[in-house]
Amino acid sequence: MAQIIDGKAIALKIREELKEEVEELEKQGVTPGLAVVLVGEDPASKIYVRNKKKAAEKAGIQSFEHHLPEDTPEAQLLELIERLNRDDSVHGILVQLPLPKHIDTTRVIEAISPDKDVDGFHPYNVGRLATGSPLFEPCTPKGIMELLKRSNIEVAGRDAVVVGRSNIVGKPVALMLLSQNATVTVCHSKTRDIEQKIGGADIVVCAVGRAEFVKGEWIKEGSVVIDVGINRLEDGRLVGDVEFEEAAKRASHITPVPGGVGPMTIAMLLANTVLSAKRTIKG
Ligand code: NAP
Ligand code: LUD
Repeated sequence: MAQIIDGKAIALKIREELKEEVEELEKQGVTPGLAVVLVGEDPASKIYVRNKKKAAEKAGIQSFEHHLPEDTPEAQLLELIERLNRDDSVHGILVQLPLPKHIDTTRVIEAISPDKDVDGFHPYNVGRLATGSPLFEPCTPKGIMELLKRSNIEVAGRDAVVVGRSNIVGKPVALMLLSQNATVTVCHSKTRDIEQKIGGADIVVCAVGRAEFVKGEWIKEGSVVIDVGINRLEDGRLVGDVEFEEAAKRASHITPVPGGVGPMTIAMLLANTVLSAKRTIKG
């Protein structure tokens, strides 16, 4: 049976550590501040944003919530971002995705000052990550790397398979695994023989968004399985992209859904905000 990587517990531990760092910053007269921007009423986004705000406050980070109506014109959102860019009490700006269809997501992301881009989505930060000198690493991939590290899982020299190539998860996690010297294969909807590729992997990261897409029997004996997917079934149950029970029989380590990668995303957002606040002191 696999060891279950308890993302919830690890995230709580990190949040405790961050709380202490925030107390140190306070002594130097800096209170880290995070602006959380939500446009519209997407139910999942509302939950995530509320949890991010709560977690920030618990760590002593000041949170500024901006909940805008669904029909907010793009220009108004861009104005808000400009204002937050100039506000010295704001060290991190998070615009929760997805945005309503009438808003150009790329334009919004590019409006965020790269030195407050705690999501790491701005092309400047993507470039910094790709060239091996990251400024802000995106939260979910950073959370995945932190889970591997804190579970003492060796990455260097191992064969990693990433399923999914989104800008939020798949692509950046592939870059981060590569920078830690894994040999990385990225699979997507046009990939042939996914089963065989997964079967050869020492580390599998799955970010597809399809309930139990990866069958337990595809998993190589002794491999590490990181399940990023969040899929809500009709009966209300939350499941990942991997058949958990069957995969757990073969894997050496596996993350559950819920309680795996999700809580780490939030912890890393706080970590990036604290990092950003620190940079304003050290100049
Ligand atoms: P996304 O933007 O929808 O990307 C999904 C990726 O999966 C795409 O690259 C797509 O390939 C690929 N894919 C779709 N069908 C496939 C198939 N049959 N075989 C192989 N690949 C296939 O999703 P995302 O934003 O990365 O999110 C993925 C999942 O992770 C979602 O369930 C999301 O809710 C969850 N998520 C969780 C967290 C967290 O903190 N836990 C954070 C972010 C996302 P193409 O590129 O070819 O279309
Ligand atoms: N947009 C994210 N959109 C969606 N799961 C998240 C997420 C926490 N700009 C921006 O926060 O980083 C982002 N930045 N994302 N996501 C997904 C993605 C964004 C997803 C899940 C969770 C954040 C989370 O806490 C819990 C868990 O897996 O245990 C379950 C929560 C539940 O629904 O019950």
